Amino acid sequence: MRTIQIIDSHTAGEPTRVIMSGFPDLPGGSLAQRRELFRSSYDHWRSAIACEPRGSDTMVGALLLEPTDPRCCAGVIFFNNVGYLGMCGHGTIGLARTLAHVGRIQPGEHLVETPVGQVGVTLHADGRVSIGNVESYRYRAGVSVAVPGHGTIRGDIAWGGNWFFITEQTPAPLDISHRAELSLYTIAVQQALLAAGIRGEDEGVIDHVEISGVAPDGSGARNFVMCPGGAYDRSPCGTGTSAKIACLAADGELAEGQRWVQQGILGSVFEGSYRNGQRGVMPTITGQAWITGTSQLLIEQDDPLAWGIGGGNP
Ligand code: PYC
Repeated sequence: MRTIQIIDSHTAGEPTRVIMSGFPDLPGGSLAQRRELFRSSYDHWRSAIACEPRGSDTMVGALLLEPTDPRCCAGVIFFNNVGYLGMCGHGTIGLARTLAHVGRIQPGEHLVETPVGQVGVTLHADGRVSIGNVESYRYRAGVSVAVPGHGTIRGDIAWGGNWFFITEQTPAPLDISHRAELSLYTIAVQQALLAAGIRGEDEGVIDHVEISGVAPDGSGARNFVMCPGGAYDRSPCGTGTSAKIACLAADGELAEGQRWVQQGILGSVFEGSYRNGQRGVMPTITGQAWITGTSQLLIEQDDPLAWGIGGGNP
């Protein structure tokens, strides 16, 4: 029997499962190197934790690790039902809330190491968390892709810690009641980008598709973000909001320091702003997470689904 200690939270509706202990040792090296070791040797642990029957398509796991830089309070590798994320905005907010819950951080400024760089984390006294994300930038503007059943879709390709295709074209209002239609559409866009060989810089796979628009009641900017693995983000997506802010800045539509309020598909909100970066923008994204459970996952040796539905085997 294997035992894994976890703390679950949700950030604006999107779950984060922090792995506190019980995971095999991932020795030394940068977070990017340790993510490769995780991927090559322990991928069945990812599916055991994130996939059904213990997890779900929406679950984002956060493996807590010792940082290589002693100035950082933690290292983290984010993963989900199909693979690994570069950065994760809602997950970093959930991680900060979790570290505060167990008394490992206090209100104030902290640094967290991820496979794509260090991010700043400010834990506010009222429980909100601001993340100083990695530099975000628009890579290509106005890219067209032919999407079967939907015609030509135009959008921007931007980096916010993950690769995004951001379009304003939507088949339905950005309302949760249209989630099925919005999901089918954004998955079709994801597949069309892949099939057309349209990628981010350095051949980066564009695994997030973001519809950017307004809330049906006119209350502000709202998005719908499809993540890799077929589940839409219940939160406004921290890396997606960063990528959007980079595009707004590139278009001269958002000034340095100006506040951007981003609703997700549930109407829950992240606030963002940016400082100018070398290439793009340095976004700050603020949101709040709540603890939903502390528990142990058990993996029984004779369980035929020990390593998760759709997962690999040791
Ligand atoms: O908040 O950056 C984010 C995120 C990525 C995937 C799910 N959430």
